[in-house]
Amino acid sequence: MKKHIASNPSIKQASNGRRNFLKKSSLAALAASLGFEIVHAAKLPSNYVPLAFQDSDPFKLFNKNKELIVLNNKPWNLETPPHLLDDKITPADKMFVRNNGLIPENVDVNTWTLTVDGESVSQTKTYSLADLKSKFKNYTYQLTLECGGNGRSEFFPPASGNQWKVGAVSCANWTGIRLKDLLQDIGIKPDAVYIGYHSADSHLSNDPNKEPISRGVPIAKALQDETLIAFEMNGSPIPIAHGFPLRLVAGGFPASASGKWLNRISVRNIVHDGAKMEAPSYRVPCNPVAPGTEVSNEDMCIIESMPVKSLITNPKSGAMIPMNKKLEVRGHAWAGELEVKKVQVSIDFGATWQDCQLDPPVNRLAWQHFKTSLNFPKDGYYEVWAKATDSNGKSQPMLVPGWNPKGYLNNACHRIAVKVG
Ligand SMILES: Nc1nc2c(c(=O)[nH]1)N[C@H]1C(S)=C(S)[C@@H](COP(=O)(O)O)O[C@H]1N2
Ligand SMILES: [Mo]
Repeated sequence: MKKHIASNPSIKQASNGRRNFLKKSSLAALAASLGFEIVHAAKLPSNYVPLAFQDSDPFKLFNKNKELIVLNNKPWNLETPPHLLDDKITPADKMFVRNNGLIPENVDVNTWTLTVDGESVSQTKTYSLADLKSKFKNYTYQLTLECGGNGRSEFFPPASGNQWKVGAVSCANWTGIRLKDLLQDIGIKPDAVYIGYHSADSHLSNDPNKEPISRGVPIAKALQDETLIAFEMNGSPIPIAHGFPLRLVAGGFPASASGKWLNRISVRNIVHDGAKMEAPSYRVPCNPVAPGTEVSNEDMCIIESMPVKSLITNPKSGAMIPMNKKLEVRGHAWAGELEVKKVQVSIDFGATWQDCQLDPPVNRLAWQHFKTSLNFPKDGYYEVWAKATDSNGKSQPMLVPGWNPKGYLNNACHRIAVKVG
């Protein structure tokens, strides 16, 4: 039996001290989250792991598109190549995965609760999932979630951490209740400055006293209409890799603020001090520094709104374009808490730019779609560069932006190669 268990990294992790993973009920839940049912689950010999779960294939485990790139399997981190992000709304199978710890097992929607506590609540209160769904009005928004470290691989000197290229971004349709409605139900004190999330994933060390990540947002962000406690993604229960059964979604901020597997929110009278809130995590130098500079923790500031950025999702880099044929270029652009006002493309390494058609956002904090068609003067090698400008007039840097020790916020122009002729 051990041998079978060991062949699956995630199951091996689970077996370190939590042998109840093999309970039939959890297998049934895992199977359901993968999108199929074990028809004769009740007849499984005890301690038998079905063949499907002896596999450590991330695509089988998470129902992902095979073209996603596995950066890491403990914890699981999967990046999406840009051409797979062509959909206006990111489908689950093409959504990047970023975990800091181990995905919870044995998720039972019937016993799952959300507790709201902290120095700045008038009372501590616990809600069942059913309470949350029925007691408060439901809202749906398309929300852009980009990892703060997206683009890290381009920084020099290199920064440690997942070497994301450009694909740690998504924009799905999230349905849930407004965090502000929940906070109103509980009552918050005037000294509330921050909220912090707590979740059911476990620390890589399996130490139950350590949380892999517990971040949060300033109270003003928590009270925005679009800050949701979500239970559905794209009209279905949230997939397990993305936070089933409950997730905080705070679009426009680094996606690390959007806690998956949410089971507690603390309303704080100080800046939340949970795991990975402390410097230098998810912080950049308060003032720009030269590449390679050592920056002390006091001089690092928490990342809030993400910078303006765009992604070319069609064509795929490396495309061959017949001469005399127009190239249809399209993609998405987003600007953290701001709106994108303009997207331009260049085929001459940024010497000249052509305006694209740009759609308004479906709602605040949703990415915007752009398109244009390009003519090439003669056959040969070209690069298409895309540059977005936000509502404050700030544009993306053509190559890498200001270096920072942890390699966050690389919003350089996305560049693809095409061959014409
Ligand atoms: N509980 C919990 N929430 C989490 C994380 C995590 O490891 N645990 N990772 C965060 C980070 S760093 C990112 S970028 C996003 C990734 O969301 P996704 O995996 O749904 O794409 O989830 C955030 N929420
Ligand atoms: Mo992240």
